[in-house]
Amino acid sequence: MAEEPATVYFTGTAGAGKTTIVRAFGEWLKTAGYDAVVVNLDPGSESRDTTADIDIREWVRLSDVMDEYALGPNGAQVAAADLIALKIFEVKQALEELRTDYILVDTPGQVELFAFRESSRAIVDALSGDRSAIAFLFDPTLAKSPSGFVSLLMLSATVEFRFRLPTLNLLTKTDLLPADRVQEILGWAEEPGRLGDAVTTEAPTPDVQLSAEMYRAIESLAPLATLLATSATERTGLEAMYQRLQQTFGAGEDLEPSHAPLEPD
Ligand SMILES: Nc1nc2c(ncn2[C@@H]2O[C@H](COP(=O)(O)OP(=O)(O)OP(=O)(O)O)[C@@H](O)[C@H]2O)c(=O)[nH]1
Ligand SMILES: [Mg+2]
Repeated sequence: MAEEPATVYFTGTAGAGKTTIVRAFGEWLKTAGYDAVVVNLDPGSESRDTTADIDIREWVRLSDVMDEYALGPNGAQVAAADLIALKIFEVKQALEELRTDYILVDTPGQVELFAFRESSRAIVDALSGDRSAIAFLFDPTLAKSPSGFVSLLMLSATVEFRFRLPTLNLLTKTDLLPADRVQEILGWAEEPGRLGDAVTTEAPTPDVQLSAEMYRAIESLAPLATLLATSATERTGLEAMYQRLQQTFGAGEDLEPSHAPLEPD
């Protein structure tokens, strides 16, 4: 087991698959012989699933915040984001009691709560050691159109810019798309020229200047955005994700498994 755990924050638009992939990756790590701890930082999670090792709902629950402060769901989400920051040292303490290789953090449904609230920075600062990264999820319902893909590319770059943490982009739920569509989307990340052309073909922007600027932005952003294809339900792409994270953390090699790989069920 490494001296200090690696922390990965999973974020992305609502419903992109954060909770499901955190669970799947946690299970993959354990099956491969590594220790992983799952932290749920979503106070609004409706999930009855109580498999998170540490669950913020123990301290802050969206429904309680709505009642206590007489807020609607959106206002309560914002208030809860700040309340979480006040409880973060309790979370950290609980984490310190669990020695592990990997800490997988499931973040609130709405990406803007994680990306744009000052309190998120306090949370990330409190929980992160030297080895932290963001996994930004590309939901295929949005990523499959060129303009949706560009929007996600920019959102991912914004999140990376806010936190200044290495960011790994994951195309999720690839089992829902035909294989050639998945390849096409991966190709947009690999060859920005293809993405630029696809955006122009999808809907030519009447403003030529804007088109040119967008093209330039795509050309500089796309090559930075390594995109991995994953499916949490089919359990694909998880090993590639692990390898990429290990490279990101500078290890470039596998961890020593802390226990023997588990036999599959
Ligand atoms: N087919 C398929 N469905 C998936 C996959 N991952 C997640 N889903 C489904 O997508 C929906 C949203 O998944 P979640 O994991 O709850 O997504 P989330 O980003 O945590 O959602 P919020 O926290 O509510 O924003 C659920 O119905 C999942 O069952 C996948 O790999 N394949
Ligand atoms: Mg979730």
